[in-house]
Amino acid sequence: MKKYNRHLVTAALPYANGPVHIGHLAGVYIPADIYVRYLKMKQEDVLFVCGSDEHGVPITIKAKNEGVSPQAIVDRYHNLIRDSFKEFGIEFSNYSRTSGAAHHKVSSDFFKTLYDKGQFIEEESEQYYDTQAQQFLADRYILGTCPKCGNKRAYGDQCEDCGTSLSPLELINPVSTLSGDKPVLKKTTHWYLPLQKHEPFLKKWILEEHTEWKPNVYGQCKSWIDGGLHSRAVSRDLNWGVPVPLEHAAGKVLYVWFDAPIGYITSTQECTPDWEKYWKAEDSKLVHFIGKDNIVFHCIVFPTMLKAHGEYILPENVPANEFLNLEGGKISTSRNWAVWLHEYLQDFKDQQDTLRYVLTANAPETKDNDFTWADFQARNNNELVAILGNFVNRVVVLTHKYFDGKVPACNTLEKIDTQALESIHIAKKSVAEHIETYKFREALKEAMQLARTGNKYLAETEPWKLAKTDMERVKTILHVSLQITANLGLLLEPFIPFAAQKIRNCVQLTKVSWEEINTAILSENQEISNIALLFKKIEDEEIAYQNKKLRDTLKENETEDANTNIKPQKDTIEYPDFEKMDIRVGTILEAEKVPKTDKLMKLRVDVGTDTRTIVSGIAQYFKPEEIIGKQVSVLINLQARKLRGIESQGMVLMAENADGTLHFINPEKNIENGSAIC
Ligand code: B3M
Ligand code: ZN
Repeated sequence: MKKYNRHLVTAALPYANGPVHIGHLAGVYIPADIYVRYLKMKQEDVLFVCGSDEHGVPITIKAKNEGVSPQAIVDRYHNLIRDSFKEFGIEFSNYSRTSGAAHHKVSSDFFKTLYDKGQFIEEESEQYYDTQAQQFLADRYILGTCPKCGNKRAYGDQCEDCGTSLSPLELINPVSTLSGDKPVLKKTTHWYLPLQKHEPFLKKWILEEHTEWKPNVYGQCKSWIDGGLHSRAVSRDLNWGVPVPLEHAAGKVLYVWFDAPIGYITSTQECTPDWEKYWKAEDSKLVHFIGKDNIVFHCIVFPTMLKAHGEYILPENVPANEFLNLEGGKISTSRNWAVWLHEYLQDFKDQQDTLRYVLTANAPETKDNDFTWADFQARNNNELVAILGNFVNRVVVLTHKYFDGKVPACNTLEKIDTQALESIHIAKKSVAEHIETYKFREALKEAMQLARTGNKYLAETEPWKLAKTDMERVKTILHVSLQITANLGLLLEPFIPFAAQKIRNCVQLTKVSWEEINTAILSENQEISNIALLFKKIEDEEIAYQNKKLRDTLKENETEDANTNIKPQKDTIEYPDFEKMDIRVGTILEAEKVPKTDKLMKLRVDVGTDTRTIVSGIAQYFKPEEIIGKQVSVLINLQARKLRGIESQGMVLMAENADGTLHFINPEKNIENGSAIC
């Protein structure tokens, strides 16, 4: 295996157009933080960089909707996101932002280098343009039907239903999201990175040399490469972004996916003047933590950019995760279907570790997974409280009770004791192996296994009973239990750092080093402090409150969906067209369901001019007895027609709600039958 002397770990730059939620944490930031905390414990030289991705169309669209500048949007979310990460103990070496001057310079320079080396193709082509908004329609400024799956609301860059990445020209029936108009084609010049030129390199580097990448990552790369690589535009006609640093490029900016990964470089530069070592020395290990929708950019496009530049190392691994769903539904920022980190912190104060634990135990490492509040409660109460918290608490309480809060001596070890101590070595080895191969769920399971072992050991040895007869034996049992406790304070540090710190404080362990993990970490007579509560039980009411919050969101979304279901306006008509219709107020005198039909009702209606029979399709919405005596609007000069053998002489007008329900249209108070509606 290759020997590395330093590590550079990156976590995907979140778009600064909304707060961060549990999907972000589970997919990217918690695994990355576990990995980095472990490396730090191994005393490795490691930098962990991230920052806000502040360009791109979702940000300009949001700014336009709110009537503020894109800068105002990114300023708002950059701070909120940075603070949420901090609160959850995600310890970046630096958290940068791409709208800053430093990043503009780094990404412009990167573009210039590639341009000067002739790595781009400059090409004029026809692209969609909105004549009303006077703007080219890149990415999310254009909507249409997905050619792959038929989703009617696919974007110009991607279909969110089937995940296919698209270009605007592939959309069927495209419309501008700015004006709703059908766009026209207009000529424009852009710069393209010819991925196909780098195909031999990508094939060898990924498909031959990185067969160890996770199957989901390797598989996606393979299907991109097998499907044939093409040129990708690295610029856009937009006014928000890093301007293309060329004289003949007014009004053009770098495509957000060109500048964003360069943000990792900017962020590293802000960490240390020594940044080049991390990016350019062959003995540096670069690892990108991302979500599965970012695979192509991190495994194919960005490495191609780095290679084309010539000075940079390539990622050694890209351990992308699948997606986390919430209570069976896809997490969505726009539909507010999420657990937002800043809200979680208000509802579950000082319980960051619980969420870190649940999201790791249930991480979407190999397939999409579901977060449910019931599982969250169960894992907290049955695992963190009942196993880990309970074990540590019992050990500390018993030590104070019998030994004045000092580590007792270790007398003769019996088989059960050596086995318990041996499990410390087993845990150390297997947690390390799993973290090093990016299997964080398994790693956590192995670490927790040590707490389970501790619990079982106490249950089997029953020191509280032996205390009456054999205090020398009790000493050994608590000595062993305290060694396990102290090691938990180290083994759990990557996963639940707040609780691990509390455990270490309790056993007065100051060194946070992986090498320290061993069976004689505490020495005899060492003081043990009292322990603060590690985990709080989560009550049913707290879970009911969270579930209600989600149900309310669901209702709001349903109402909104119904409201947006409004049919578009029909073609314009002239006044004489309208005037032809004779609409009057009438009163329903009789009503009965038409036999053998679901929908039809036979009515007798007094319309002022006469009383007539009308057959109306309202039987699913009203009972006959409810509507007798009601005033309604009737189109009386509609040609009579037979329905189920009954002649219908006119039509009762109804308002049809977006959800399909029917409602009468009547004057706000009773007026004379036959009054004209005009
Ligand atoms: N902002 C996409 C995302 O948040 C994008 C990642 C950039 S990483 C260089 O999913
Ligand atoms: Zn699709």
